[in-house]
Amino acid sequence: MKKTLPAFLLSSATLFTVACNNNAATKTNDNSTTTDSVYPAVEKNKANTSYKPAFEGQTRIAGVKTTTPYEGKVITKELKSPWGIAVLPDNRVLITEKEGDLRIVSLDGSVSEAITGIPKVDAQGQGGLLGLTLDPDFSSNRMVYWVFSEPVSGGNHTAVAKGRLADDEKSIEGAKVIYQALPTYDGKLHYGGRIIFDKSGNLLVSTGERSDLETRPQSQDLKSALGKIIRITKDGKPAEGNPFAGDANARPEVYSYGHRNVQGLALHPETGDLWETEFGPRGGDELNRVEAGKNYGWPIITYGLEYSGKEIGNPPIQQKEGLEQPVYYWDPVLSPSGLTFYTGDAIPEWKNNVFAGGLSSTHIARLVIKDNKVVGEERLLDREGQRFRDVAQGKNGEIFAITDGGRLYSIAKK
Ligand SMILES: [Ca+2]
Repeated sequence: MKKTLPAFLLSSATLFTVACNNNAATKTNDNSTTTDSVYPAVEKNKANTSYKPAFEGQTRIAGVKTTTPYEGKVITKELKSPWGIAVLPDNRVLITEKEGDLRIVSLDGSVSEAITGIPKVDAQGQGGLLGLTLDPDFSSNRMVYWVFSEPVSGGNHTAVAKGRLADDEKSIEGAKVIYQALPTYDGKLHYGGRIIFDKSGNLLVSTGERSDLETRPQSQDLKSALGKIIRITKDGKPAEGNPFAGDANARPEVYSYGHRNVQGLALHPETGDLWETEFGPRGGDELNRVEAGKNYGWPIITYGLEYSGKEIGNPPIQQKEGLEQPVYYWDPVLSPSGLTFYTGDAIPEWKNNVFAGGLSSTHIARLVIKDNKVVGEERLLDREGQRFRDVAQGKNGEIFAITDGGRLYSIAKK
C-alpha cells in the first residue's frame, strides 16, 4: 500500500497534509512508480449506514487525479437510451438501444438506421435490448452476441442471442436465441445484461435477481439462473470446466452466485481475472473480483439498506464466513453500469485502471487497482449531468461512454 490512509480514518488535518502532496510521484512498495498523487476521498456525502468495512480501503479510498490532459467530446446526442457498446475493428461503435434497436455510430457523429433482424424485446422498466459483444473472430465471422429481456407467456427473462452482421451492415442475419436465464418471471426490473468473452472463448453473462422480495432468494439457489454470472459456449451450452458441472443440485451454466444485479463485466488485462460491478441496495453498490463457484453474498450480506431505509436481514450482517467480500463498495451509491479496464498507452496513468459508468451518480468512476485492491478513485465527466450506462475502450486509447440521455462520448488525450 502506498502512502494512502484509508479515507474514513482521515481527520481534516491529515486531509490537508495529504492534499499538499500534489504532483509528487508516489513510490510504491513493489518498486513500480505511479504519477498518481493522493487527495481526499472523492465521496463527501454522508453514508447511509455506519456499517464497518471488512478491511481498510474497502470504501472511500483516497482520491487521485489524472495528470495527462484529456477531454470528453460528445460524438452524438442522437441516440435513444443506448445500453451497450461494442467497438468495431475500424473504431466505429455498435450500440444497442434499450427499445430494441442496434445502430452503428461513426466517430464523425453519423448514426446508422436501425439494423434489422433483432428478435423482439420486452422494453418495460429496466428491460430491453441490453449488453453486447463481438466474437473474438469478428473480423472473419462477423458474429455478434447480445443480451435482452425476452417476452414470453407468463412474463420475461434475460436471454442471450447471436447473429451475423450482414456485409452491408443493414441487418443481423440468422438471429438465434442461444440461452434463457430461467425461471421466467412477470416483472420489469434487474435483468443483469452484460456479456463478454473469457480467455477460453466462452461467454460470461450476468443476470439479475428480478428485484422483488419473492425472487431475491434465488440469488442463493443454484437451481435458478437468477442473480448469477453464467458461463456458456457460443451455442449457449454450459461451458466446459464450470464449477458446478455434474452437481445435481445446480445448473451447470452457473459460474458464480449471490449477485443482485450485475451490469458491469470485464477481464483484468494482466491477470485475466473476471471483475464485475453490481447494483446493491441503498448504499451497497459493489466492485467484485469473481472466482468460479464462489458466493458473493446477496441477500445474506450487504453494506446497503432497502430503498425504504429499512435494514436488510435480522440482524443485518455485512460479513460472513464463506461469503465473498466486495473489493470495494460505494455508499452513497454509484449505480454502476458498464465496466472496462484501460489497456491503452495514450494516458499512461490509466494503464490497468478500471472504469465504471455511474447512473444516479452521473459520473464515470476511475479506480486504480493494486494487488486486487482499490488504491485510488477519481470522477470523470462529473459536470456533464449524464447517467453513464456503458463504457468501452476504443482502438486509439480513448474511452467511449454512452448515456441514458442519448450521448456517445469519446474521452481522449488532448
Ligand atoms: Ca456482494
